Parts: sequence; structure tokens; C-alpha cells
Amino acid sequence: MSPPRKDERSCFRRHRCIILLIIFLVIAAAVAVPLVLLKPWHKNNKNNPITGSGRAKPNLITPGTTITPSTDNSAQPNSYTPPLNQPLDYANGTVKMRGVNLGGWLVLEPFITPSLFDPYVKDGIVDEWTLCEHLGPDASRKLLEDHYASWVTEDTFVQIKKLGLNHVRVPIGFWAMGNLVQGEPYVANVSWNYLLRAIEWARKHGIRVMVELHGAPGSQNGWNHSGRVGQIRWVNGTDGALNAERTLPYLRQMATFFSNPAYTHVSPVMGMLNEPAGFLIGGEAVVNWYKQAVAAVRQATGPGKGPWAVLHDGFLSIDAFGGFKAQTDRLMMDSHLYIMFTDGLMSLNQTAQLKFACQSWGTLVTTSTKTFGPTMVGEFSVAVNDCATYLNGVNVGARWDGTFATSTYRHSPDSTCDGKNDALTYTDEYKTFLKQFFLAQIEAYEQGAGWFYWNFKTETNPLWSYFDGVEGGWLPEDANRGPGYCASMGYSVNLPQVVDESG
Ligand SMILES: *[C@@H]1O[C@H](CO)[C@@H](O)[C@H](O)[C@H]1NC(C)=O
Ligand SMILES: *[C@@H]1O[C@H](CO)[C@@H](O)[C@H](O)[C@H]1NC(C)=O
Ligand SMILES: *[C@@H]1O[C@H](CO)[C@@H](O)[C@H](O)[C@H]1NC(C)=O
Ligand SMILES: *[C@@H]1O[C@H](CO)[C@@H](O)[C@H](O)[C@H]1NC(C)=O
Ligand SMILES: CC(=O)N[C@H]1CO[C@H](CO)[C@@H](O)[C@@H]1O
Repeated sequence: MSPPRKDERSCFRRHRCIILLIIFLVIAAAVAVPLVLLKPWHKNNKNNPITGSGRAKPNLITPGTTITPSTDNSAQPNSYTPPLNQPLDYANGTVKMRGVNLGGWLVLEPFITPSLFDPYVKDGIVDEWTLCEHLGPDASRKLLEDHYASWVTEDTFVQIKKLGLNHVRVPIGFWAMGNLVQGEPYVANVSWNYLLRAIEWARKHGIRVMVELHGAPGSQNGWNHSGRVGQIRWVNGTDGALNAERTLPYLRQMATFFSNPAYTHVSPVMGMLNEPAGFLIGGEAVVNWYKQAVAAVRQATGPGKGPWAVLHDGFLSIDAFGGFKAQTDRLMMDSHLYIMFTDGLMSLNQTAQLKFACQSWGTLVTTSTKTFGPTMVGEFSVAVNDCATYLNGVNVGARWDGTFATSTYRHSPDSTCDGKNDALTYTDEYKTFLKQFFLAQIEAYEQGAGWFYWNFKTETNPLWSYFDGVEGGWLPEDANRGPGYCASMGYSVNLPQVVDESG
């Protein structure tokens, strides 16, 4: 036998290649087809541009563009909410605000969009201030504008309407309106146009918009979502008075803008300031500032005119606002109610947490409505642990598993955060609890003017994402739900006094 000729050998090789290729393709198909059919990533939303961290292609606004308000205010979001061009009287109480926050959009929050922070965590970046400072004006503008143009799109409003909601609360920073001082690294004036474009989408789909000042000069709470972590330089400290004063023209500007007939229908309510930390810098100082701010706003709009003005309670008891009794020109109170920032509430078992939501939060809202006036809950979620990535700040750990930097609390000796942010690991039993916890809360909050879930979506933290909750089956596909959870359990939402089980 003569050895096979060269071309015969390569011909064998070619055949072997083809056979190997076929085997490879069969194995690949055997793995890929079930994966595609099961779409295990779908529930985590990674690639869904509407509901997940996947983003739409940024639809940038050309610099110099003026967003022209539409004059068509005829859209109605759903049957229980009047169309935009018919009045919705928040004092009447018939129509509840049911909404989501568009958080982590025009004010960044590490826990909502960790992907914007992850590349810079090693450089000590913890908030929008340090991010802008680190990147410099051009790169931060590019990063932020791509984010503004892709995190919220018209589909966001289509989805919100589809879920039976009727409002959005939109946090903005003072830098949206420019007039920064030396040393403030924020990107000025860019986010405002993205806000205006979104308001047109909201108008088209009949969603009412509450724009609220989430970050004031100097930071009103020292938390990352004010723009800057650290000291409070608002009211408090050397520049505190100056920064408190600097905040007023921004509010006048917002109130004047939203008093324009082009915006009164779609944006009938504005938020004066998110979470001023009254418990750290003094309740009286915060309430006095609010008095000035309300006066400034009503001076700009004229009495009886302009948007409703929402006051966050500053974590103070409603009694601290007694001085506003004589001054009730469309004022609304806003409380933010959470389990996971309070050890004592996180420790309660599920039954006790459900009861607490009805009785304590229900009574709080009922009492505030009686003693102050229309009251809503501008932020809440179904999270009962603080395990969400960066929830407490970048790399500061969680109370739940005992890693939180400034506390020794641990939920239980063996509690861990493993799987807590992975909706695929949630059992049906857990989802049932989450659903009940949601229903208990909205029933409590609808004793007042209504509620806004925090947040409409997140990149990686499903308990904080309304869209993930609907997709995962623990939040309702229609927010206009039937009979109440609290009532069915016999839990009163109107007790003689607020129950405090926080320990
Ligand atoms: C509240 O408004 C609804 C319409 O939205 C109206 O039917 C009702 O009479 C009003 N109630 C009060 C007490 O004004
Ligand atoms: C931002 O806009 C304001 C007017 O609204 C203007 O006075 C200011 O110069 C602008 N700032 C920047 C940095 O463009
Ligand atoms: C208030 O300001 C003082 C003086 O600047 C500062 O030391 C303190 O940390 C501030 N308080 C808070 C809660 O940030
Ligand atoms: C839950 O806690 C309450 C007291 O806070 C207690 O009475 C109840 O028995 C507990 N339920 C369960 C199932 O452990
Ligand atoms: C350090 C800091 O400011 N952390 C805050 C960042 O924002 C989250 C989410 O709202 C808060 O929970 C943290 O306290």
C-alpha cells in the first residue's frame, strides 16, 4: 500500500473537520435552544430596553432645540382618572395619585444604575458630584446625556399607562436650571430639556407629572441622591444660610414655569424639596425655610394659582407643621415610608410587617390628612431588606447581613444577602408576601392622596423596580385594584394613635 497522497490526507482532514463541526453544531443547538425557549435572563430584564438595564439607543436632543409644548391635553390614562384637561382636585380625594418615581434619571443614584458608577468605584466615586468632578465637564456631559436619552423613553410612559398608573414623580437637581457657583462640578442646564421632552410623552399618554427638587445647593441631607454625599451645607454650617437662600429662586423658577397654561394640565403639582434632614439639622429651621419657600412660590404664581406645592415632612412629626394651618393654598404633605432603614422594622416577622403597614402607616397618613391636609407617600417599596447593591451607598455594606459600616445590627445570626437581588430565586410564598405588602401599603396610602413607588425600574435590584415586580408577578398588572388587604384582615388604618414598633 502506498501511503495516501497528500490531497487524500487533507481530504480526510476536511471530512473530519466537517464531522466535528456538525457535532459541535448539534451540541450548541442542544444547549442554546432550551436556553432561548426558557429565556432565563428575561425575568432579570437585563436586555429589555423598557423594563431593564438594557437601554434603548440614546435618542439625543440636538443642542439648541426648543421643546415646544403640545396644546393637546385630551389624553386620559385610564377610566378612573380624568383626562388632563379636566381638573383633578387633590383635596377632593376621589381620584388617588398612583404613580412611580423616575428616579436615578436626572439625579443619579448608584443603587439604581450601578453601571454608571462601577468603572469608577476604584477611584472613590460615590455620587454625581464626585463622578462629574472625576470625569470633567465634557466626559460627564457625554455620559449623562447618553443616560438621560436612554433610561427614560416614550415606552416608559406607554408602560406606566398600561399598568393603570396615572402620575410620575420626577426628581431633578438644581443644576438642571443652571446658575452654578464656582466649584460645583455638575452638568448645568442639560437635563431640563430631557425633562421637557418627557413631559410631552407624559402628556401624550395622559400621565400627570410631579417635578420635584431632589438636590438643593449644599445638599439638604448629605445623601448621595441629593447629588453629594457628606456634610449638610444647606441651612446647616457656614454656607448653610446662603445655600438655603440660593434654593428659593430655583423653586420660583419651577413654579412660574409650571404655572404657564401650557403646563398646568400636565404638571399640576410640584415638589419643593426632597428629604431635608430635619432630624439632623433641626426641625424648626427646616419648617421655617419651608415657610419662606411656600411664600416665595405663591408670590411667583399669585395666591390660588400655580401648581400644588408638596412638602416632604423632613422626617418630622406632622405636629411640626402646625404653623401651616393658616396657609393652606394647595399644599400637600409627603412622607417616605420604608422598612429597611430601621432595624426594629426589619426585625419584625412578615405578619407583623403587614399589620404595621396597615395600622401604623395607615394611621400616620390618616392623621396627617386630618390635621394638615392632603397627604401622599412619595416614596415606598416592598423591600424588607437592605441588600440591594449600593443601596446604603457605594461599598458600605448592609444591615441585613451584618456588614453595614455604621451599625452592628444583623437580621439573624445566619442571614445573608445571597440571592436577595435575584428575582429568579424568589419562591411563590415570598412573592405572595411581597404582593400583600404592596397591597397593604397602597391601601394605607390611599387613606390620603395616594402614592409613588420608588422606583419605576432599576438595573439590578428587583425589589425596587415596579416593572420587575409586575414581570415577576408580585406587583399588580393594574394598579386600580379591588377590595383592600387591610380591610380583609381586619387591620384598622385609622387607630387613635400611630403604633410604633420600630423599637
Ligand atoms: C370630587 O370630584 C368628583 C369628580 O372627580 C366629583 O364627582 C365629586 O362630586 C367631588 N366631590 C367633592 C366632595 O367635591
Ligand atoms: C444655564 O442657564 C441659565 C439660564 O437659565 C444661564 O444663566 C446660565 O448661564 C446657563 N449655564 C450654563 C453653564 O450654560
Ligand atoms: C453641619 O455643619 C457643620 C459645620 O460645617 C458640620 O461639621 C456638620 O457635620 C454638619 N452637620 C451635618 C449633619 O452634616
Ligand atoms: C410574629 O410576631 C408577632 C409579634 O410581633 C407574634 O405575636 C407572632 O406570633 C409572630 N408570628 C410568627 C408566625 O412568628
Ligand atoms: C452614603 C449615602 O448617601 N447613602 C445613601 C445613598 O442613597 C441610598 C438610596 O436612597 C440611601 O439609602 C443611602 O443612605
